[in-house]
This record gives sequence, structure tokens and C-alpha cells, in this order.
Amino acid sequence: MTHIARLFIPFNSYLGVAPIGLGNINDSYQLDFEVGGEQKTVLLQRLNHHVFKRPEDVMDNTLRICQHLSSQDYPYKISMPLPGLDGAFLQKDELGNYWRAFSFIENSFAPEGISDPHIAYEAARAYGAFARALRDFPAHSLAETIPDFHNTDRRWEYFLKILAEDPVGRVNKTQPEIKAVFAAKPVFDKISHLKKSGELPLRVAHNDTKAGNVLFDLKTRKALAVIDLDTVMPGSLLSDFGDMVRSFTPDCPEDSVAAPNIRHDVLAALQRGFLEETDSFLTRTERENLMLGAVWMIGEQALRFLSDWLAGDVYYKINAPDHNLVRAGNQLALLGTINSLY
Ligand code: GN1
Ligand code: MG
Repeated sequence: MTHIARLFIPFNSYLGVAPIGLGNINDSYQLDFEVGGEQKTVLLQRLNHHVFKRPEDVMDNTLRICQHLSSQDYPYKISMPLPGLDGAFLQKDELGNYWRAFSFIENSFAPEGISDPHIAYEAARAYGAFARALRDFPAHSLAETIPDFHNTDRRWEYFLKILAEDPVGRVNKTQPEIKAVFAAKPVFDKISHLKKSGELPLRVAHNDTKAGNVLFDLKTRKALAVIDLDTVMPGSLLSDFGDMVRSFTPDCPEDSVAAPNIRHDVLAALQRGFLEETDSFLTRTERENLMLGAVWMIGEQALRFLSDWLAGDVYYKINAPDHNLVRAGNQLALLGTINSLY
């Protein structure tokens, strides 16, 4: 990895590299080095170009968003992309992989798997402030880094296709999960209808507002930065709020075999934090449908994990043969719990 790092930084000595984060798509590393007698750190990341088929679009969006955020009254840190020595933000290795570097946010942690009202409130404010700072940014001018990312109708069509093809012969042994996903179809239809009605404003959405994508100060436990801007695209704030509920309220990680319970104090903290930042500009339809966004995101995530299981694990990284099935089961259990609330 030193030769990749050298494309970004002319360091004197290399002190070490360690994988960081629990991303399901890209690979992230903390890189420590010494330059001019000083120890420095950057985040080095391999961008998954099978998922992000136009890596240049991802970097263009990210740069434009970062520039806009820094010009606003936005009180959080920004993890800026760093140019390579030749000025390009993407560097290719000999295998055709794309690499980029970001400024490193020191003494921080991502609250993955931590369900706690204070953390949820802080994170929801940060994601809310992110949306507020971008409310006047022309959403349609951003590239769609993954086309149809939250187009659940398209995801449903893909699911039906995989179901019919059964490429790895898993359909028979997955009947209960398949049935449960079919039961979620009315929610997808409701969202589709709402989108088509034109009542939902097109916003700059983060689209991956999970607990792992907000960094916190290790000492103060205050939110420091919203990270992972790869999927910042035109979208809806319903899915941004919904994905927070999906990832912050369960009392166990999204790949735990045990069925998750929803923490109501965490849910209330999310609502309070998000609305503190966004209430002044949300439309009535958005405000009234935030919880529909939660049901939508949980259902869609169940659909995505289950489709990937049935397709033979072609999208998400897995660390056990049934990892995607376990993830799908977990989201389906969560869906059952949230449905009874909604
Ligand atoms: C992926 O890579 P990561 O963990 O930030 C996925 C999200 C899913 C999430 C589920 C580009 O995000 O959409 O909600 O896994 N990102 C992409 O954990 O598909
Ligand atoms: Mg991501």
C-alpha cells in the first residue's frame, strides 16, 4: 500500500497502516506517516468501482458538497478529499482499483452498534444540520452516483428477477423470509405513490445516514462530522430520517442473529435532534411521513439483503456464508416491530 500512499503524500517514513470502519462496500485504512519530522495521519480508501461505476462522479459530488458545506454556517468538521501529487483526487493502481485520500478526523469514534439517546440526538442533529446546510443547493445538479439507489420499485423488480432465476438454488430454503418481504410490498407501493404524486420535494439527501457515518469526539461524546458522502444525491429526507431509525434504534447490530428490539427513548431522541435542525424548512408532507420513511428504509434494506442472498452474495461484503440471510432476518424482525408502532 505504500506505493498508493506515495501518490498522495511525499512522506519521509511510513509508520503503519490499519483497516478502519465496518463499511460493507469500500475498504478504508488509517495511514500513519512522518513528513518533515512530524507524524501525520490520513484516511486512505479504495472505492468499490463495481458499485460506484463512475468514480469521477462520486468525487465531483463530494468536492462540490464539501465546498458548499464550508461556505455555510455548518458547525461540524468536514472530511475533505485530498488531491494526489499530480492534482487528481482519484489514483488508480496497477489492478485498476481506484484510491482516494481524506483528511483524518483524530480522536473520534463511529457509534456503530451503540444504541443510546444522547448519541442518537447528537447524530440526528448532525444529519439534520447537513440537510439544512444543503437545502438551497441545486439537488438535480448532482450526479446519481448509483442510479435508482432508493427507487424501491426497481429494487422490487430485481428481487422478482432473482427469485425467478434462483441462480444459486437458495429460493426453496428461504421461503419464510421471501414471504415476509412480500408482506412489506404495500409500504413500497405507498412510497412509490407518494413520490409520483410530486408531493415530496427533491432534496440533497445523504442516503446512508447510518450510525457508522457520524464521527464522535472520544472525550466529549459530541458529534464531530458527517462522513461517507459517496451516495449524496438527489433524493428524499424521508429516507435519511428513516435510515437513522433503522440503524440507531435497534438494541443490537444489523447482522445479529438475535431479533432486535426498538429503543423508544432513542427514537424520541432522533426525532427531537432531527427536527431541531430541519423543522423550519421541512414541508408538511415530509414532517408527517418521517416514520413512513423508517418503515420504508427497513423494508428496503430487508429486500436488498435478501436479494443479495438469493443472488449469491454479489453486492455486500460478507464474513460468513449466511451473512446476508442473517442481515435480512434481522431487518425483517425490525420491520415487524416498527410496523406495530407505526
Ligand atoms: C452499505 O458501506 P456502508 O456500510 O456505508 C450500503 C448502504 C446500506 C448499508 C447497510 C453504497 O453502506 O446503502 O444501507 O451498507 N451502501 C451502498 O449496512 O450500497
Ligand atoms: Mg456507505
